[in-house]
Amino acid sequence: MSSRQLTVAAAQLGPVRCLTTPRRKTLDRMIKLLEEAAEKGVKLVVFPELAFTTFFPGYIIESPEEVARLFEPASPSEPYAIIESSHAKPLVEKASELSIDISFGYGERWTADDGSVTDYNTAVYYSTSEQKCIAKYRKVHLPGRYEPDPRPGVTQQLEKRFFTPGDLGFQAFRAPGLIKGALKADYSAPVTSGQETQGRGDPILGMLICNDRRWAEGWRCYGLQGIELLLEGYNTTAFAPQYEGTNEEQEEEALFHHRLSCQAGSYQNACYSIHAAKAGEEDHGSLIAGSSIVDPNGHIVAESKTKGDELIYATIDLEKCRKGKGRVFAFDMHRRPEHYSRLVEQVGVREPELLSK
Ligand code: CDV
Repeated sequence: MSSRQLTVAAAQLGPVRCLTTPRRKTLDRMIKLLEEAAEKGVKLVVFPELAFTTFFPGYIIESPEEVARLFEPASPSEPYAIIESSHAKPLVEKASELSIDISFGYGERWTADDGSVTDYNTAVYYSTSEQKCIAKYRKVHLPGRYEPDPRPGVTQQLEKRFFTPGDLGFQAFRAPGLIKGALKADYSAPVTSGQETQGRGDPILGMLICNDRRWAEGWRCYGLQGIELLLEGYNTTAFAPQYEGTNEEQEEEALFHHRLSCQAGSYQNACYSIHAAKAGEEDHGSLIAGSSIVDPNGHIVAESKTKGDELIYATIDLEKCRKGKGRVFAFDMHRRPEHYSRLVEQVGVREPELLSK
């Protein structure tokens, strides 16, 4: 048996119905899922994107005061103020009590030293062995639009209005305390190639938020840092009146694309991934479920069965990442970055010239 086993979970949340739903109500649901996780021996729980509130980018909100109430303040002197906020503290305290690491998403209002204010769609990672947040990720790929869709009755997706694209990139990190006997930096045996330490340290983690999971670029940035476990929370529209197909057809297709993205990303970067939905009918629209845990071969090893609050969990073996990392996706042997410059030099599509008659 590998010593790199650990039990992990996605805490799917059913709907947080409307803008005025008290956060304490949602927090209590999250704490209940955490308690269930403890009973199952789980060591790491992932909660959804914008976990504490309804998916507010689905609303047109004119009042700046009302918008401000949906965000958690942070600043250079208190980058992780969220965990002291009454909106999250009871969850963090429960995680500490139960010795479970957690990752969760929220709206972050960042006030820089020069007084400028920027709003991000953010996730943090709280380590119970460190008793602090050890990583923050700000959503890079913001879907939707800035100006509301003027057509009556449509489902709005206004993330470009509510948030600024994340500025932290895709920074992997090691989470201590999850794997016993993990190799540490004071490791004293002779190191010859640097490769003999790979896959032996504390687990290498990274975070994405919702739409990011559809973009191979983010996954590969993490893949290049040796990621073993990717964490992602989401609020994904199940169907919308302005799109073609019946509600059932749209939802089936949305779930298909969700699974396709998560399975491909895990396989192509030889890592596990955990995906936590906020699901069901919120007032602005309907959200898919499909919370899952995916293995490094791209197989789904656990998946939610409902659209409500549901804990899904699995015991994973990080040793299983080594096969893909050492063979098909041994990047050092097979990548050809000299041919990839287009990926960073170009944003939109540039088609080849039209052919002559
Ligand atoms: N919250 C999201 O990022 N939602 C998008 C939808 C709008 C496509 C997603 O990628 O799931």
